[in-house]
Amino acid sequence: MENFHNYINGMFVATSHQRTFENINPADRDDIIGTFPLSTSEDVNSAVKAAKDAFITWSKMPAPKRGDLLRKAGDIFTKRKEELARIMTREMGKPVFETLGDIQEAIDTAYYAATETRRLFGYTAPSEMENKMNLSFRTPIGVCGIITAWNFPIAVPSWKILPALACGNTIVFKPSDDSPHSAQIFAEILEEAGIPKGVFNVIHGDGLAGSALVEHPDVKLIGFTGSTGTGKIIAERCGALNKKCSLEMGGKNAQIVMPDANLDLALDGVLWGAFGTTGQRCTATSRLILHEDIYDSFINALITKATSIKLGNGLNESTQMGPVINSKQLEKIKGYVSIARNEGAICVLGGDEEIAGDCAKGNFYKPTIFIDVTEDMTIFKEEIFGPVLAISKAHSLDHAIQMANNCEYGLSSSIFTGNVDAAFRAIRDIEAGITYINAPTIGAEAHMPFGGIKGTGNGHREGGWTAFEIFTEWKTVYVDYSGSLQRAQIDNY
Ligand code: UN1
Repeated sequence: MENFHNYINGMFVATSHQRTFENINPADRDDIIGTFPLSTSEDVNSAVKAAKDAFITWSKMPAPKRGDLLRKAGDIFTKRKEELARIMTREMGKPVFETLGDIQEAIDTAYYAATETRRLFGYTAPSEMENKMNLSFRTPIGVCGIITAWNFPIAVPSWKILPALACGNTIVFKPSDDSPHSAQIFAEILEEAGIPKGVFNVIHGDGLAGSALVEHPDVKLIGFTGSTGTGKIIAERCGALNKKCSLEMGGKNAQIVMPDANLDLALDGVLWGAFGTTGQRCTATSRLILHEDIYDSFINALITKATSIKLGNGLNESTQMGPVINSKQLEKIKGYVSIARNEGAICVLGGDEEIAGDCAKGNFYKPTIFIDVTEDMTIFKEEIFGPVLAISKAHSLDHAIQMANNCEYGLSSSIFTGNVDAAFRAIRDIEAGITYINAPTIGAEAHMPFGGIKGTGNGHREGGWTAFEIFTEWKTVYVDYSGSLQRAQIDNY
């Protein structure tokens, strides 16, 4: 079994203490991938110091030169795609066809960020005075602390890290302790691409390391993806410490299906949205809102199709749905299923863990469907992060949209309809950062804004051009070439 280390100042370095955690394959609990350090605030201090020192030269490098290195990183991600996908699947469970897609999001982001280094546009505006020029342009922020979840171990860190680097920031990355090996490869790839030492650092560990990063006075920004509970604590601390912070948190995403939809397509949509990645996406379809005219027939067709989803180790080619991430999460799902039963929802599929055959040694939970879910029920409201779908009945489009909006989160949403008026009303009225028409709630593309409203976010958007808003400050410059003192608002009026 390998012992892995933190990556600080261009080196994989052992910590001064012996405390470690094990990285366990969720499909086979006997398979221990390795041990990783449970970093202390001392480890965080060394990483932040390295990043602070590296900022001096990295931030001054011409942005297009930084872009050249990011383009190289994209090439290396491409070269190592197959190998890395298997490493990711082994540590976090989703099937290889999904981890390949996860890496592709990083490749797309690398090339997009590289190109953006030749734009990073600012603005000019006319001055209100003669012989004076007004400009504004972007500047980097400094050391950014990046804390992410395990479900997209390469894509989601890349959405933050690569644009942040493009803008001239340096990074201390605290990956989830459920996917540390992927972060290790991330470091190897950036190193091979030629990112100078200290510019990118990785600190492994649990909440203690994350909290040390948030608290460190030289960390100027926190970029976080994870639970709403942790995100709120980070936001409070960043507020108190006057740090910029961008948060991507939970979701309880609804797919609406109207009777005029292509129902086969809607069926494929909900199967992928609800059970892809074992339901462990912040964008997962965890609520299905069916119009009453198709309620019974759609549910019957869905049960038939969902029954045949093949569970197993994601490294096997035939596997369609992998395990849930760890035993704690398995217990959480069991807890929600039992609450749902007690509250009167009817379980028509699954509702139990899978322990047969290949699944015996892993954290497997069957695709689970509850029907007759009402708006007061816990599974209608709370994010489960597992393969559990809650189905509710609507009597009209307005009723369906009102149910979709009756939710503390606002990340993704979807409607299947053949009616153009209904589609546009949904686009206007659904309260979410993302709305899909005739497509499931998952499947964001790297070059479009990604994020949500209400309990999901704090007003920022990753992805696309909006990521560069997070990782830059604005510098406004006034150049007065009149040769005399021109007092704004006084001398010109
Ligand atoms: C996440 O679950 O944190 O749109 C991100 C999607 C993926 C990204 C999910 N491209 O589902």
